[in-house]
Amino acid sequence: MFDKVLIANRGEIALRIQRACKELGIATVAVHSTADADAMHVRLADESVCIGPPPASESYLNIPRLLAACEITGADAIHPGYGFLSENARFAEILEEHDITFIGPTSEHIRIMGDKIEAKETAKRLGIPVVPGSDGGVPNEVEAQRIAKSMGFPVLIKAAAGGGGRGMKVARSEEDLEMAFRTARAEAKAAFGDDSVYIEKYLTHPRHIEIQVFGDGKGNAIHLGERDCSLQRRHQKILEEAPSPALNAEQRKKIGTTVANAMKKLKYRGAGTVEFLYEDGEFYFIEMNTRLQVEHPVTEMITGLDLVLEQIRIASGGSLSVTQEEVNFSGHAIECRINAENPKNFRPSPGKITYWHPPGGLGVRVDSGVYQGYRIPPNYDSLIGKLIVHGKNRNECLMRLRRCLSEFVIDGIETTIPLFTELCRHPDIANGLYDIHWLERYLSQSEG
Ligand code: MV4
Repeated sequence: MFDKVLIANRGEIALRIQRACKELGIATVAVHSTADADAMHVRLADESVCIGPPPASESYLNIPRLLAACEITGADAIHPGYGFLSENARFAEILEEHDITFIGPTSEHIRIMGDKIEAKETAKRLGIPVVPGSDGGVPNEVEAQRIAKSMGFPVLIKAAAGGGGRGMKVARSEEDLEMAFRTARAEAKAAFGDDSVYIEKYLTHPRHIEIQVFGDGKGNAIHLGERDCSLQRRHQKILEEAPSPALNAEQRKKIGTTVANAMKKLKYRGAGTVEFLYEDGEFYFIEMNTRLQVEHPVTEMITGLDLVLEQIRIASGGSLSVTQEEVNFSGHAIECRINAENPKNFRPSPGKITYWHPPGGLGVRVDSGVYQGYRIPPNYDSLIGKLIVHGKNRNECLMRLRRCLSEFVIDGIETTIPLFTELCRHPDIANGLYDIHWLERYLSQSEG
């Protein structure tokens, strides 16, 4: 096991990782920018190192500075959290070269999944169902027309270097395709410096369902069921739940087993999330994330497993703490992302938290990196905490969530709490009847 872990992140996830380290008796090193000198992750760490000014490129994304912090403190491993360097294959590779353990997959697996064309080919080869579409990249408009006609419109053009919704264009008909193809290419080139694109059949009303997996890097892998993350705005998840209201135990077992078997063949190491679109009873692979995700707590709540502890065990050469047969799913969990934003127009609302009263009680978890009196800096994303609620079934979970939201008081800044209060009272949400377009439609209707 490691003696000391450096956490290359900030906010709630830095604290979440520290907690797992502390329970394992591992010393923690926080790194921070000058904007985060007063942050909770710095206060609660055993040691901290200031690594630069507020811009992430000069602090949380700066590899030489992180290596220096590792050197100074003698940390054996780095946990990257999510975002920042968590899916940077070059960073994982540099750590491999410096004999510092990257708490995550191999740089090779990160690289494969970072290229969406290669990720899809890999998934297909491993027996995971994928969205019908081009075999690999599409070199020109003529090819694009040919493929689109053979599978039928509408189609979606996606950037190979994309992911998370950037560089996507829908073509509803033959006439649309030329324009869609050109703009997708140009946007991909501008955003990623890579104009490779591929084509898929456009699914019009899917849910976003993702499977949590863990591998030990030696050919053993398990799945921890799914999360339904269909409630999104501009490709930002807002509320996530496990299990998905759309699946039964048999469907869960089938897709989970398929994904776990694929991860065994890949000899995948650490935590991963395999993302699917789910429409009319079928699963279609879209991407794989090779990191711990923001919404991992809903999986923890229904399985009782500590996902960060599993990551650390595996990274230190240990095995998974459970077999697939030992994984039990119990009850229902919902996570609400509390953002420092106006709940109507989503404009960031940084500033001082003058009052902070989180909810409590049975089945309630608040993961946050803020405290009363803390000033939220304007430099980073607006997630200030997550409210995660568990109940023995979905209905109990929703009742508890409504109670928690009424108890939560945050003064001094605007937050997305009022949006969640509305959402968890909406009949479509109460009935689990929503797809990836539901939230944007709801927000555009409630405008003005
Ligand atoms: C799709 C799709 C429909 N059909 N692919 C958006 C982000 C990226 N991860 C994949 N995305 C989509 N891919 C096909 N073939 C619709 C989306 C999509 C979406 C997916 C998940 C959650 C929210 C979304 C919102 C808009 C579009």
